[in-house]
Amino acid sequence: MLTKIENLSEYFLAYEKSVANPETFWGRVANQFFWRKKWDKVVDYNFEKADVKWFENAKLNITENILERYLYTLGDKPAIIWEPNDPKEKGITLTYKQLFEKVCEFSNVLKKNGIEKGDRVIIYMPMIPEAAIAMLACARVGAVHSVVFAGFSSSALADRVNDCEAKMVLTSDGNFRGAKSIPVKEVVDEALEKCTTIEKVIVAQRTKTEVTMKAGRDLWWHEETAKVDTQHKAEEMDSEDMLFILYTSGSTGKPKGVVHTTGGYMVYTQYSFQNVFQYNSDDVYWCTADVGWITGHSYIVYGPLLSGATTIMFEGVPTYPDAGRFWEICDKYKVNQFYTAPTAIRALQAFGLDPVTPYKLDSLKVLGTVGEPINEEAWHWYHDHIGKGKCPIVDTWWQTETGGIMISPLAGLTPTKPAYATLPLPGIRPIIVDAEGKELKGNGVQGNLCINFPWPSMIRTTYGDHQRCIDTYFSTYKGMYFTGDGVKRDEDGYYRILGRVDDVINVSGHRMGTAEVENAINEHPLVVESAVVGYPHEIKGQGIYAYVICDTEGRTEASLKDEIKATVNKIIGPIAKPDKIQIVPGLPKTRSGKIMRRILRKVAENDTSSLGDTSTLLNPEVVDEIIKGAQ
Ligand code: 7RM
Repeated sequence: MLTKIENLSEYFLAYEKSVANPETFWGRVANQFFWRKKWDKVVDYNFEKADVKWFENAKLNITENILERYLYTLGDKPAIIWEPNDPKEKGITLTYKQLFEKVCEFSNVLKKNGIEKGDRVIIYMPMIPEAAIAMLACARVGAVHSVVFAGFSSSALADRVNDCEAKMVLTSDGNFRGAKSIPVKEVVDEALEKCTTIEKVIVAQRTKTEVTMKAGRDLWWHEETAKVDTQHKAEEMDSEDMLFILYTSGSTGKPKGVVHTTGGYMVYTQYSFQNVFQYNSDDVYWCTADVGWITGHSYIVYGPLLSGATTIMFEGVPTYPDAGRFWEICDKYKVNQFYTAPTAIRALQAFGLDPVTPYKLDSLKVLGTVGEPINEEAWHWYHDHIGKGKCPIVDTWWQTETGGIMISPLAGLTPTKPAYATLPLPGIRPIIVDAEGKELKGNGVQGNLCINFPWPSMIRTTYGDHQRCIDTYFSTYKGMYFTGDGVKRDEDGYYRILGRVDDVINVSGHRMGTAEVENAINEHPLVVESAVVGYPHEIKGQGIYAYVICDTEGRTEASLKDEIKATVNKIIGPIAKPDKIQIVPGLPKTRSGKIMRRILRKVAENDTSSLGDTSTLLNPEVVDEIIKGAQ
């Protein structure tokens, strides 16, 4: 492909061009796609108003750039290879032609059931091919999909349905995950008791478990698809029409609906996919993420399929039936590019080499990581034992809001350094600022990471509340997008991401707002107040430590803690359950009533030697008690 970078000097050249003349650069990349009408202007932006437009007035449908585009050249090539949870069950391969038919068929189902351009559709599904088909069918009819990770609780699901006023939910009867079977439809039913906008629920059969089907509302996927044909003409979309909403956690309590639009997202996910992974046309690519997260959107579904790649979709977990499952799948499908999270690497590393040695892993060419900083030990283990010392590791830094990979080596081209995301992709202009917003120029500096020029797949708004988008991302530092991450640029100009500088924690690669977890804990009737911080956790990266003031009312501490965990499980889901809960008599507060999290973080880290000045606290005496009771 024209815009595939083939060597390091080409990268530097492309980078220079992208900065010197972004319109020419991105116009050229975008020219490789199929547009029903080309743009009037490549980019227009005003960061103060969080107003960003790419490929203005261009018309397209993103699915035509996957389905129509590859039908004649790659029709019989596998587009999606689906590997089930149970290795004894047979997988499914969908060729580009079959995917085309299935997407068209389901597009017709959506239309028949009242979905129009612009309507929001919630996808609450396990990792089954129908989830990808659902996303593409929404995009094809012009509906806005919002995938909600199927591990979220009914109340978290209801919040998202209500926030975007969705008209339809696409789901499944159940979900197989490891040794467990999860009653997905039941969760939907419970959620919808709190929702009024949903007209139809379409249920894909997966576990064949019994579910209640509400007459007039609930329909079976297989029955609906049997009633329609497999021809569908894609809706014409504007480049800036909404493609999807994806909810993500921030430093306030309520998750934000990050909005991505059509043209720019398409161009950037494809461009970054082929360049970062150095994808070649016969490669088999596997990203182990869930489609409920941005990584699944951009690098299981859109990026690879827009590139005509074969993408693997895995339903299960890394340790079922044993800790060799990932490697077994790599050998089975001769995977060439493998992309996972540091937390998975650390979890598997803990099992030692016995689960790895039975497998050859000789098809692997590129290894990737995403979601959190990777520690050097895990980096080396991955490099030596999975990549056998011959596969470059792409440590890819990006966010739900950035839509695509921002800072990363290009596999095999950029020399790597353990734990470094290395260099920005063409078109990406990172800048480092201090707390006052002053740019820290040159190498050997550390500060807050901002981006000071738009890129095609950047966030356009937070659904239903544009001011929140301005406040969160464009107000901290004037004229720049603020990432919320701390970063260091070393003597070679390489970037190393240091983690969040706000009240967001990263647990097993999952983003979580401490305020969000606190709100959930506070739902327990006996809880008076709580404060949540992250602490270093060997496998998860960060663990959740909750300090809770509560009335025990005759209960034992142990049973109260269990109840609190159950409450969080119910309000958000199992991923937000605190690892440690400490019942405390009070929380350290400043005179203006703010919780001093710095102290709580130190205690959680078990580093009480340098608590700093506590004399300005309203209640300094509480600190000793907290230290004494630390978990
Ligand atoms: C893709 C994704 C975003 C946050 C981000 C960082 C952290 C992601 C890396 C990383 C260090 C990396 N989207 N993060 N990738 N930190 N090195 N390679 O994860 O919206 O869910 O999270 O994740 O803190 O701000 S996300």
